[in-house]
Amino acid sequence: MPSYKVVYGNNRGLAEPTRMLLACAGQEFEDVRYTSEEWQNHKAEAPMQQRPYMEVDGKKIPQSRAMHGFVAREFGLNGSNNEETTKIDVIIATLEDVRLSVGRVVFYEKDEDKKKEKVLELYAQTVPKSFAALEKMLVANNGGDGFFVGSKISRADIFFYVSMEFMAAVQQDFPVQDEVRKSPKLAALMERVAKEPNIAAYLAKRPQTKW
Ligand SMILES: N[C@@H](CCC(=O)N[C@@H](CS)C(=O)NCC(=O)O)C(=O)O
Repeated sequence: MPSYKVVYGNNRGLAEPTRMLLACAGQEFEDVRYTSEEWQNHKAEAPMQQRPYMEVDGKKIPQSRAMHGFVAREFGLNGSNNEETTKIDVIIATLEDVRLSVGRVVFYEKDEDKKKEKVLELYAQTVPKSFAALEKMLVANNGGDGFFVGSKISRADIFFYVSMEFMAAVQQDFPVQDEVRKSPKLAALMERVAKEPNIAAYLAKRPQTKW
């Protein structure tokens, strides 16, 4: 059984889909969370001088998307045929678009008034369109009462869960509506993911952080 290590900071951030997929698969891993200071001393060890990166039996893999892709393929969580895998890619790309557009404003806009204005605009226009599309994709699979693809949890559901946690953190700081709560099917999916036994155990023990 290979040994796994995930290296990042003390945040969910870009490392969380990989951590959650490993947890979901029941695979133990070393969860390395460097402080900013420690990271400066270890940065040269990272393949691209960026975090997150992971190690599988000492072999290093950078780039968060490649990391959760590797884990999902390794543990049969990436769809069972080309159609399912492609749908998973579409869902992840849709969520990445949302997360990037919101994150760019939340983390990089320095002017607080402009930041609020831009976040409200995104939540009024771009975000609802993406969530409507996600709900449609969920409902297209068995009426939306299971998971995004096939009959079991996959990388898409886990990436969705992590992305919704990011959105929830944003919602703490801005007067915006919770998009997931507007869709009972998406809200129920969140609960289904959280209740998967291995994921529930991981969620109960992971460090609690805002991002
Ligand atoms: N595309 C990369 C982006 C990784 C990235 O930008 N990481 C940032 C932190 S979130 C980083 O390591 N920056 C350099 C540093 O912190 O020294 C991924 O998805 O893994």
